[in-house]
Amino acid sequence: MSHIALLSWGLVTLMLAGVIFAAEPLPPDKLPVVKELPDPFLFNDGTRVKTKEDWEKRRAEILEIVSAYEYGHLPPAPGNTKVFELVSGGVELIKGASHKQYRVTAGPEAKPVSFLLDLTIPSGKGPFPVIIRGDWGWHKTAADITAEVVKRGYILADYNRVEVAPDNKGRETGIYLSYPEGDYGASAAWAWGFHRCVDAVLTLPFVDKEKIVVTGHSRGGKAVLLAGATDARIALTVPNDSGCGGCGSLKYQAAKSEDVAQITKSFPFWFAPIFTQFGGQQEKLPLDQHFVKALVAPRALLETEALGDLWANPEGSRITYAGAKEVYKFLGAPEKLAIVYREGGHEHNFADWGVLLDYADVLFFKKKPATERDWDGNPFPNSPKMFGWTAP
Ligand code: GTR
Repeated sequence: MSHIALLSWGLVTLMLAGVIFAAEPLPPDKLPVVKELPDPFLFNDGTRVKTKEDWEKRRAEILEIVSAYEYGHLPPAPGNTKVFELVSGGVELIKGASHKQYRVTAGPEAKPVSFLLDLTIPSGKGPFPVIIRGDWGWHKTAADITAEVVKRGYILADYNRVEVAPDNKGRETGIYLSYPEGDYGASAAWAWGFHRCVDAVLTLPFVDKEKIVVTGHSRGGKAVLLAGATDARIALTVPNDSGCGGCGSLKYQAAKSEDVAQITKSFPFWFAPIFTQFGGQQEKLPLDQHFVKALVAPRALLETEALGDLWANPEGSRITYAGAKEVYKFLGAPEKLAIVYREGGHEHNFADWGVLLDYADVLFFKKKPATERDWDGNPFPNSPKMFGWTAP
């Protein structure tokens, strides 16, 4: 059997009977300068995507590029997720809703990952859509937001991603004991945790299996974007103010926004080790965040952004959104990619959740929102053009 070695966009891949195997990613000094957003439709061998079948193959290449250079490779799906009920509707924390809490375990039998999943469930029989949020480690979802979620007929599922992997450089707890090998950082570990939450909610009879939503804020939003990019069971992905390593551009830095050098200085452990080498050299990266967004397509992706959150590069998020939109158009689902801006700063507030619920109502139930929304917000009409390619 012949191996065809392909060297393009800096990633060395071996094609064997059509399957792509990853080799080592290249360091910045071995890569060309790419100032613009790279063309997602261009295969590593220089040919261009023509059909939807081609896109599936190109999608696999993009996933490998993003994994190798930015987040590392997610640990495998273990296929043995277990769900133990701890609390069953005893206390009515939110009026009219029931409360259930579970312990979820998954991974190697000797050293499984273990974390809590806390559900607030609307009254009635269901099945209900579910919104999984990973930021319990900061605080439980605020009571007014939880009440609104269940009032609108959705289950709120709180999970603490920091139980899966710590938010520091230590690799001595959580998932790192279960899967000690690997180039993955905390963002990928947290995304893996979201996938185990999906495993768990899929076992619950009152959950609508076609209507699973994931959301999170800031670093939690970065993990959510990656989780949505890597799990087709997730119907709607909603990163909030996710910034650098999330929805923000890596190659276009608006004033006061966080760049690769800054983020990898403070939080190298969120990413694959090689990503740090691109600090100050982001033009050498063979990707930008439109690649990650494109992995979600044609499933729904809603970005909620704050105009005053300059550190999170709201303008750069609009640029990578425009790039990803070409992929959504190509796949015949442009309306499944949405972006909504609000005034104000870095928080995941009641208004952001209102946008999520309205979009989910449209997506799942074709309900017209009570509030008029611009799902294709563009407060930056004069942004520089960061790419010249379009959907084939
Ligand atoms: C900041 C970090 C951002 C963002 C934020 C957060 O310090 O630089 O990338 O993730 O933390 O998580 O709130």
